[in-house]
Amino acid sequence: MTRETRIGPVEQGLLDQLERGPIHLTLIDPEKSSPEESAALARGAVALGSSGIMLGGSTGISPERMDATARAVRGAVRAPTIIFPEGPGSLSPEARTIFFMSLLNSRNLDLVIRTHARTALAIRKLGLETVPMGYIVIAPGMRVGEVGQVDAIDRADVAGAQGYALAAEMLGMRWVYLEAGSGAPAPVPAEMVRAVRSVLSVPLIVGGGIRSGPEARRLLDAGAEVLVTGTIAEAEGIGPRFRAILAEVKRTPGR
Ligand code: 1GP
Repeated sequence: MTRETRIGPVEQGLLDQLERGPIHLTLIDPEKSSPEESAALARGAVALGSSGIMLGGSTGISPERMDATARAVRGAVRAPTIIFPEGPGSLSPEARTIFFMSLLNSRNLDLVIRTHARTALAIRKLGLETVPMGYIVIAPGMRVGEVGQVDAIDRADVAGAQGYALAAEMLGMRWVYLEAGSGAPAPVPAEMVRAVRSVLSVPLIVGGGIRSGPEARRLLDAGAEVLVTGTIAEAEGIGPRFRAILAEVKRTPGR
């Protein structure tokens, strides 16, 4: 075993893209769309410039469904497929890559580290590329805030968000995700994104409640480097609002 940090090919590919500017990732819930529908969504999203497909949700996903969806999506697009896990049932070698993420502001230690300890050897055996991420839920948090038993960070508590994000980076996590919750009425406040960006060196992912081009613009201007959207494409398909979000991401220059 060598001591170098092992950044895998998918993570390196995303980092290379970030050199050129912010990117977008499309979240697909395998329980909400069939494998065929997921593949079609992925094809449309990637054709518009989305850089990868995250597979996950906050309710029980069976390994069979995850396998079938990951296989269908990988058959449809060349962009990476990354598991966005909600528990051990999310593991599938078909996806090839997983955000190995700790829900940092959960009261449930299972979601902070225990499940990771229980599944790490299995993940290694499956050969999944692990992308280490600190996952931080900002109010309202929506379903992930509930099932994740989260002490959600108040939307005005900028220093609280900065503290968690910087602690994640100091712990060696290479990505930090500020999550308002899927379907949140508003995204993470731009002022919070700006403040977190100002103390962070690693890439900052922002998701939850992003539904329009202007919302995307505000977050990108505040320094978000990766925008994640799920609901908009699941509800409307690859429609005008999804296109508007992608257009804002694509026209933003690198830092
Ligand atoms: C949820 O941040 C993601 O984990 C996406 O949220 O479904 O609101 O786009 P939306």
